[in-house]
Amino acid sequence: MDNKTNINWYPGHMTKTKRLIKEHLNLIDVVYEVIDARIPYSSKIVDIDNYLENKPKLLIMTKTDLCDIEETNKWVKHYENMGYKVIKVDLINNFNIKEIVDATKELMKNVNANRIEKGMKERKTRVLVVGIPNAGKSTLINRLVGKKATNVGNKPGVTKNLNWIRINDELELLDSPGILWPKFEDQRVAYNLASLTAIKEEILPISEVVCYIIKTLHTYYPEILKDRYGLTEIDEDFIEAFDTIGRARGCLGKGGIVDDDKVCDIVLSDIKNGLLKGITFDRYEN
Ligand SMILES: Nc1nc2c(ncn2[C@@H]2O[C@H](COP(=O)(O)OP(=O)(O)O)[C@@H](O)[C@H]2O)c(=O)[nH]1
Ligand SMILES: [Mg+2]
Repeated sequence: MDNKTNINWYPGHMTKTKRLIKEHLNLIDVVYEVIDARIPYSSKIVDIDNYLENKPKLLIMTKTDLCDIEETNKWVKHYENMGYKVIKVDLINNFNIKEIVDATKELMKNVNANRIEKGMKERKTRVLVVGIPNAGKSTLINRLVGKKATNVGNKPGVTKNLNWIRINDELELLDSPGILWPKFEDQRVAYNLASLTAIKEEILPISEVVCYIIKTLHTYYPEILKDRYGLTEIDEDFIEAFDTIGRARGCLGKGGIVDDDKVCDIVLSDIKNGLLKGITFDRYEN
């Protein structure tokens, strides 16, 4: 694999979000930066602090139900050592809103202490959610809002009205998240993103992504490869590997020949549907 690439996905969204952040930073007290627990490095926007200046942040790791918690925890520790407050969540089966609300309050303590000292009232915390596509931003917002969503209405922003939603007496959330893409020069990051989150077919060939997934599973999670696809060895050109998976999963075309496109679809949809559990593709070394 080359180790350099210059892919820039969704530049339109990027520009929009950067503008949103730049123009409305003064309205935002706290940022929830959402990353995927299976790729704690690849799904994090490296230069995000260039946009967010010194806003207090929570680093929210989603999809902990799908990750290899032992490997992911090494990254948690790494980010905590950098000064991040990290919150691990499973947004689908087991969501604990209190942990996020409490951590947000903690971040706002200073701001409000200063205000009270000056004779002002405590301020409601206004939160912006940011992250790459498919990190779980919308799901997080829905979970935070819950059933009793009340729109607190439009408040004028610089270029448009911004919609804030009430979470509780102390917390308001911007209703649309900021979508950002990491600018990844690292080929491994590109493959990790393509493997576990969104992919634009024209950017990385699907079959190469699937080969990467098989190779990564073989290296770190051989038991998953064996249990799910009946695969124990992988050959250099992946012909045997595709054949084995195709036969195990019934991806046969005309004349009983394995259909490689179907194999790719099966592997990618297994991941997309959360059927491959206990996997973390970013490795924390040293
Ligand atoms: N298993 C699992 N799936 C999640 C979790 N959070 C989000 N998802 C799924 O990930 C996909 C992308 O989530 P979404 O909120 O649309 O991401 P967004 O693009 O950042 O808004 C959806 O299929 C969600 O159901 C989680 O904690 N666990
Ligand atoms: Mg969304």
